[in-house]
Amino acid sequence: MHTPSSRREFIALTAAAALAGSARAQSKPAATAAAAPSGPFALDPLPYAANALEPHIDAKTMEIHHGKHHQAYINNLNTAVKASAGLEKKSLEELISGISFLPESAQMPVRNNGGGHWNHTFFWESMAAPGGVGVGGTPEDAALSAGITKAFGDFDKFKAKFGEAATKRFGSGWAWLIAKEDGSLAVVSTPNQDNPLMQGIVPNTDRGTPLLGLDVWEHAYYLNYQNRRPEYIAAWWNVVNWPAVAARLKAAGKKGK
Ligand code: MN3
Repeated sequence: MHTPSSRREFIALTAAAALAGSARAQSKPAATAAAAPSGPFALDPLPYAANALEPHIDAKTMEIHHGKHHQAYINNLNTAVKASAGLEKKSLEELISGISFLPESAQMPVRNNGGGHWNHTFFWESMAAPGGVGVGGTPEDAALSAGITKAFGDFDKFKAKFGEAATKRFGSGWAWLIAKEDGSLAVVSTPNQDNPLMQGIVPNTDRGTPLLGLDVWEHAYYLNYQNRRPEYIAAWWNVVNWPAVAARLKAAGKKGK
């Protein structure tokens, strides 16, 4: 059972996969950007090669996810902010954290596509090549380890809770580790492209500063794992960039003071 938007995404994904396969289009940028305004938001390159996360996440999934899906969120976001006076000058975080203060016609497009842009940028930076320093395994940072132990009991219990949130998210969405305003850590889940920064959209109990996020839309894993979301989640732990997570926790602590 899919929402209309995830169904569309899936059709776009399979079409894009066929295209990429036949044309060997990996080295060429996506052509889908042509009709959309070119700014104010733009797609940054992945912070690593598309095949860097193999065997856990395959290169073709990364190419389509980044070059097609993420690009489409940016194109649609650019269209939305151009259509509403004054929105072009706002930062992405201003836009998505204050959705309920935007003109009504901009709220849904910014929620879906601004959320999509923010979430995917965050997701790419949450991962790194397996075997690298601090990638996979357990976090070495003392503050992060202590926060996890305090909130969940131990690292394995945190992993189980996060995995459960990711597995049980019905349809499309995200699982998150967040730092709440009081500094405590929590696991939450959001539908579609919502995220824990979205005031007035996400329940206050699920709001906080994202430290780690996992995309459980089918487009994130279907080519390699098909319907086996739990296998994708289990493999994903091998590419989690713990130093990035620790740096976010540190930054969240400074912001709170
Ligand atoms: Mn995605």
